[in-house]
Amino acid sequence: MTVKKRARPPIAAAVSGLLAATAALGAAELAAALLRPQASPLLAVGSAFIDLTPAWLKDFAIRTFGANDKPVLLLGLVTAVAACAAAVGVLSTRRPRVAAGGLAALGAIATVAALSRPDAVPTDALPSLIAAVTGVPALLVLRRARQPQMPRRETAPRTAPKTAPGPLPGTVRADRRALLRTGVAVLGFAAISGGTARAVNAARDAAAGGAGLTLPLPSDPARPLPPGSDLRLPGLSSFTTPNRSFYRVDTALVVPRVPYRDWRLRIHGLVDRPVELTFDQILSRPLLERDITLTCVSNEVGSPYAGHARWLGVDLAGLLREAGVRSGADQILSRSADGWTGGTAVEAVLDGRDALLAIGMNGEVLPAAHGFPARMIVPGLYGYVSATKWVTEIKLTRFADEQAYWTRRGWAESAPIKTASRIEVPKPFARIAAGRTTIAGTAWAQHRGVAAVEVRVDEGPWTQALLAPTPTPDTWRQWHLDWAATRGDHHLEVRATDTAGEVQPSQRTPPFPDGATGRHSVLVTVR
Ligand SMILES: Nc1nc2c(c(=O)[nH]1)N[C@H]1C(S)=C(S)[C@@H](COP(=O)(O)O)O[C@H]1N2
Ligand SMILES: [Mo]
Repeated sequence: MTVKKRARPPIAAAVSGLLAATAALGAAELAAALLRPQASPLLAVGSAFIDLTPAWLKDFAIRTFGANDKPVLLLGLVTAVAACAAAVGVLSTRRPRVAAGGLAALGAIATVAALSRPDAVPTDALPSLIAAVTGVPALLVLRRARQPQMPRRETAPRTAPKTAPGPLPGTVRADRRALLRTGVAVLGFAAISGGTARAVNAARDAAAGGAGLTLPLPSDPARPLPPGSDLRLPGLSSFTTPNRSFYRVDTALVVPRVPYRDWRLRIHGLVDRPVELTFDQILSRPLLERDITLTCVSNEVGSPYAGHARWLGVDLAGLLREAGVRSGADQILSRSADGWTGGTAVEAVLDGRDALLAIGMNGEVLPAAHGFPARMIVPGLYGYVSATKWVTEIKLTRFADEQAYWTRRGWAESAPIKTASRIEVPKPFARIAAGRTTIAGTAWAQHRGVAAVEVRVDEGPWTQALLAPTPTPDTWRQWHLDWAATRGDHHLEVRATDTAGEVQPSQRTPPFPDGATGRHSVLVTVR
């Protein structure tokens, strides 16, 4: 009975657990900000989770949450940590040792996650260890503050009057005040360390970015876009995708910030002369400017994971030839600052196409989210086998000897972009007025080029759409068609043909393992 009366509602205990975890994470974030932001326990666990996630779950996340998949993952993680922390807090009232052990175990999980990252250094263990070393005492201090004071416990009546259940009002007030004081102190500690961590990270990000950097003019500029390549129709995506709306696909939970002054690109492996280049050395080389449309292999038929930009960079094939690619090397295994890898066919990069080590995008310094200081761009190949962002290492090797990030997870070694087309005007389920209207969209078959786009209405005959001009076969192509819309529901379908005469197949296949196939179609209602 006595025990029961002394026990405080578990709310206070749960909140204590949350506070202890907040303090632990605040201290850990500060340590990570000062050492290496990637070593933050939350980010390390989140990143490990991304790498361990089976393909079907990742596909589901991309399909369901799209560009929000990372915030959703972080939110889920924070919720899980909060639930554990609250449970640890409740447990701490009766079983302080077990609770402390539980908190320490969470720290241990984060430590293992941090150390198992592909780009880990031994000091990455410190933020998680600091979290445990902060969280456990905070939990115990808060527990003490929840306990009734010893002298009071002795003087307090063993049974309370029915009108005032629980300990004496005086006791309660004193305990609450102590608990409040301790809670505020712990929360203050968390806020100050967390706030400092934010400030340190913000300052570092600002210093690492390319802001203030002026890129040299290209020695080989891109030809101006042919007039009319952008049809400028309402509802149709623009020919050039602005940097801020360019799709982003990568495994990085936070955008890696690589200071360009410290950046190096190492070219090694099966080469005659390994080289290491600084950013200044890249800047002093002749720069090419090229129009290249990038596409993600995860793009479903009719989906938005494709974008077009004018890239500025050095000739990647030239760099490789200077290093001297040895016979037998068939794979360019590129690695990013955060340890991601992509495997590109040597043959593709050396066959004369405009493969770039890009440092500029649409007249701007490469944005951090798109790979600053430098990334690869190879026309005609899906991004996962060609477009490594934040690239720091290029190793010439063999497909038979080493596998890249997605290839290890079952995606194809060789992944040329498949011919695709989509209807962007009218939108699915649009209600449009009867009479003359425009059907328009985008088609792509990078490096081969789009030769024809055809549209059919309600399974009728295929009709040739009008093609907008394109600067090169490495870009997508806009198309449009006049349609005399009659009242009723209609099914519009599109298919493209590349310059080799290959017609886009009708069979619908999912993106795994080398890109989706099938025709895009929309249903519209004409009134
Ligand atoms: N370092 C790194 N580079 C990467 C990836 C990644 O996860 N990490 N994803 C690749 C994939 S799958 C695609 S489709 C393109 C997307 O480039 P974007 O985000 O600039 O559009 O980047 C590629 N480069
Ligand atoms: Mo991708």
